[in-house]
Amino acid sequence: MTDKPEQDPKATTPACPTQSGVALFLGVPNAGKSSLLNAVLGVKLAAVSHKPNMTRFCITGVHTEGTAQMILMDAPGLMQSPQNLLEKTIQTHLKQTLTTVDVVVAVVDVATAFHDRERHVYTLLARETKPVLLVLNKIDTVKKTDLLPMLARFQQETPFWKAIIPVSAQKRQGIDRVLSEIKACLPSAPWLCAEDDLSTLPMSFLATEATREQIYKYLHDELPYHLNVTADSWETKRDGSAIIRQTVWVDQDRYRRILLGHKGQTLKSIGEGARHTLSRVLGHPVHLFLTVMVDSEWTKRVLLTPGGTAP
Ligand SMILES: Nc1nc2c(ncn2[C@@H]2O[C@H](COP(=O)(O)OP(=O)(O)OP(=O)(O)O)[C@@H](O)[C@H]2O)c(=O)[nH]1
Ligand SMILES: [Mg+2]
Repeated sequence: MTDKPEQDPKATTPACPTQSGVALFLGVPNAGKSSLLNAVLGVKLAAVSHKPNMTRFCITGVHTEGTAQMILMDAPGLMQSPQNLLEKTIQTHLKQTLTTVDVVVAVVDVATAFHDRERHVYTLLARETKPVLLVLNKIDTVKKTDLLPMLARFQQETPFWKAIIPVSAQKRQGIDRVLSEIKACLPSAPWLCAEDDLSTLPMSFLATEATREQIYKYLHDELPYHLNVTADSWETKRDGSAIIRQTVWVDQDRYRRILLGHKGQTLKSIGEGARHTLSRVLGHPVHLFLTVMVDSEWTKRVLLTPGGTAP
């Protein structure tokens, strides 16, 4: 005989008091996925550009609200026909990521929602078994009267959305609804991050994205796609400021000359823009030093390193 009470086989384990999960922002290049992440976080974490394919690797943001914590993944644009090895690798990685998340948030530019370039997104998501939300972004660019028939058409032609949410990431409209719909899909689970975490990625990597964003702003045509930025060092000074050193890699010497510009003026403007973004995000002064290196093989090194942060 023992004093140990017998276990009731019908007794259930107490439910986890918190919710936690991962939501993936998926859509064609330029739909506004990174803008949506920044709008949700209220901080400019992800790089944004009017040029497509700004985002190369998933950028994560952490949003904790009440008992729920969501890890929001801003994905690279989903491409139908990736052209080179870098794009092919990015797309393969993206499809693998899709299998691991709890919720998918399709981000669609309202102006191109029914264009052919969006079809492969809907075809891919029609097969999805996990909850899929539709964010109809950039509603500030269309008339309200045009929106209702669009919503009806979505419900009729692609009836697999758990919710359709009209949003303007730029004007921060519809953001609360995006959060509440994601929250409704999260499983009961312990949190994966601390309450005040902003991202699961190292700030040194996010800082290289701020520089890449400025490169997209200052350099034209195909040039930004021939460049990459890596983190070298990060030193915090006694006064709270940070000394950040990064390298910009180009695959040809003629691109190095364009990047530097006349008397180094282009690189200076890029550095000033990135420093400004980083000071605001970090809340303290930043001293940013950029070095330019030529390496025709930088793409291969990026592919070999998770997150593309090749040294
Ligand atoms: N008018 C308007 N423009 C927007 C809105 N959201 C994003 N944009 C613009 O759309 C362009 C693309 O935005 P991003 O957030 O970089 O788009 P993305 O989907 O992350 O693009 P990739 O990383 O290239 O796949 C930028 O010029 C943004 O300023 C919006 O709600 N309204
Ligand atoms: Mg992006």
